[in-house]
Amino acid sequence: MKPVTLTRFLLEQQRRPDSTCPAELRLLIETVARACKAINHAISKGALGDVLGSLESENVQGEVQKKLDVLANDLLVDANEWGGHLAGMASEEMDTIHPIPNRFPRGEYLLVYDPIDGSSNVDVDLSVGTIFSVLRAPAACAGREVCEDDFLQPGTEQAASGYAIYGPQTLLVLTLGTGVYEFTLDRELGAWIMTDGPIRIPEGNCEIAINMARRPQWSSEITHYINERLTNEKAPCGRAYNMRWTGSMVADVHRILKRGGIFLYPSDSRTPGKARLRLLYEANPMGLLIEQAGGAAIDGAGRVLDIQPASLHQRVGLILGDAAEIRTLQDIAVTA
Ligand code: P6P
Repeated sequence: MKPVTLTRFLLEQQRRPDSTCPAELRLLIETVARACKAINHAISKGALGDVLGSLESENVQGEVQKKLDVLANDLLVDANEWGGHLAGMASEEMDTIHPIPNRFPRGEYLLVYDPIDGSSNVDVDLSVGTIFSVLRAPAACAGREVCEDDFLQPGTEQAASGYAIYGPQTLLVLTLGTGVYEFTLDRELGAWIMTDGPIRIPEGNCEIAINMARRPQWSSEITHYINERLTNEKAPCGRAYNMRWTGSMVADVHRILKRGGIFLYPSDSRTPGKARLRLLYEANPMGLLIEQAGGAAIDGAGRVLDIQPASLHQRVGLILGDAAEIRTLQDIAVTA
């Protein structure tokens, strides 16, 4: 069978009678995918390309910025701001939103992204990724510049979401609301070739992804769930759970999409209510992908995609993956 490229996939999605992929969205996804190829090229050079290490600067999160954080952020801005498909952008690495300059046409979408998720892993050659979320600019934006409030939409409003993962292979995983599809970069041709999809999360895989170093700060419900799972009590898979934690959410989520399991970065007493992961450009895009693949994504209490954001860089507890495991955890929360 002839390989299906990302371009062909998007055109076919655009032509569907029930299309969720208008031409402008197709152009946006292709532009982001092209920028991810440039990011992949920079990462693959490593120490040969002077892209490793940190800068003197900090981002709005108070985190020291890696050279690649800023390089990847600028690649995505430069690739997208002139195309006419966006009304604005926002990023983990920019303090506030980036409106489209007046010299360029504006479009109907908002792009929100984490340019390099897990960037501290780049210096030690571990997988990292780019996470992106596409929102529609509110109708009220017409005729004016976008403002931060225009981005504060619940995850259910996303028109698309996806990630690129820069690992042994370079992959793009994408949903337009009609299933989850994986594309592998043919590095010789420079083409994204469909290699999986529609992806469904395998059920009943006994793998947990959590940072055990934060155990002293967990809630009683999380502690109860982890203890129960790791002591092989009532394990539905009939064997002890195994643990995987990469320090790159993209790598952990991709593993869960492909072979199942559960990922937990819950709110904890160390940063009450703040937690670690960001709602708009980590939890929401990953939550949409996981739900589209038959899984579930909660903030510890309810569905993460239903959260009404209060600020651009809002943090949230996040538990996602195998829907049956998420239900078990919610039952514990109810009975605890
Ligand atoms: P910790 C990376 O910085 C990140 O945002 C996610 O990709 C990852 O899952 C998490 O933080 C790792 O956090 O506390 O283990 O360093």
